[in-house]
Amino acid sequence: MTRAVRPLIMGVVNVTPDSFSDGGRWLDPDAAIAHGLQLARQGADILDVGGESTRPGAARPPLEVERERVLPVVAGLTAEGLRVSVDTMRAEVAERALERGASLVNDVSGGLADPAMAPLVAEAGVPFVAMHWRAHSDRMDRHAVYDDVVGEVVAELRQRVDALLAAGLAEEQVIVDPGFGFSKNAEHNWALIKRLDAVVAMGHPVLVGTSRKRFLGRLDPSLPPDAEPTPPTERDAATAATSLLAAQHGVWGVRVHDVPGTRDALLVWEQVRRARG
Ligand code: PMM
Repeated sequence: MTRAVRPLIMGVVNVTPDSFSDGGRWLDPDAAIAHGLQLARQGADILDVGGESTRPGAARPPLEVERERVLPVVAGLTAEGLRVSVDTMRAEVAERALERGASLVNDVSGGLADPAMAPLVAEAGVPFVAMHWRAHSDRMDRHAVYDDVVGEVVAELRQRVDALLAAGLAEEQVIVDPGFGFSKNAEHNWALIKRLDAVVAMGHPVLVGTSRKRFLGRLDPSLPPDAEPTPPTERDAATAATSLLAAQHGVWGVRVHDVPGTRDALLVWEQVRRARG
């Protein structure tokens, strides 16, 4: 996969009742499609449609429910000529979404949750986001234990990539993602932001999803550690700042809820980069 001048912007279209920052807002398919169209107008390069909340503690929806949430929205957006990725851990949902024109599969479990995922994506030949993941959301916080978070995330991602290649995916199909907030506390997330170069050095395109995550809700070091975090919708400026840092590290894409803020941050980066030649 060729690397863009600036990172691609993946706009989040969550068709869920319970996502942490926008749960319930786009549950109606028409509202979700309208939201996706708006994100595209604002500059999103890809729309990431998901029907399962992965916030810590979330229970999984049944397969039929996920399918019903996701498929009409994928179909509605691809019918408008937009590039759509499907955010799912289920091969069946991915397969149906690809039939409806999705052109990328974003699996937060990197193929671990469903053994049918890797063979499906190998056969389809589409780009596949393999995120660093240790457990489903109802248990993931228990797995937030590391001696060296950067080294372990990179090593576990490498193992995952090797397993995907062994299952038949081509090298150039695989995009890696360190999985901010998934089995990671704030300290782990900050360590990963600082050392994104170690993830980029894996040699695969890198996707970064920090948008509105909890660690961006407690930025002021003068506040006591038990201070209430800022609400998720007030974390977009901090998200844009992390998008800029990710761009400096040479990532392939950033996954965000608020497209205009990140777009401006990336355009600033592009101007400076051009000026430097
Ligand atoms: N985060 C969420 C959902 N999907 N996919 C990738 N590749 N990376 C992420 O960090 C990621 C993801 C959770 O955030 P949301 O509930 O706001 O969508």
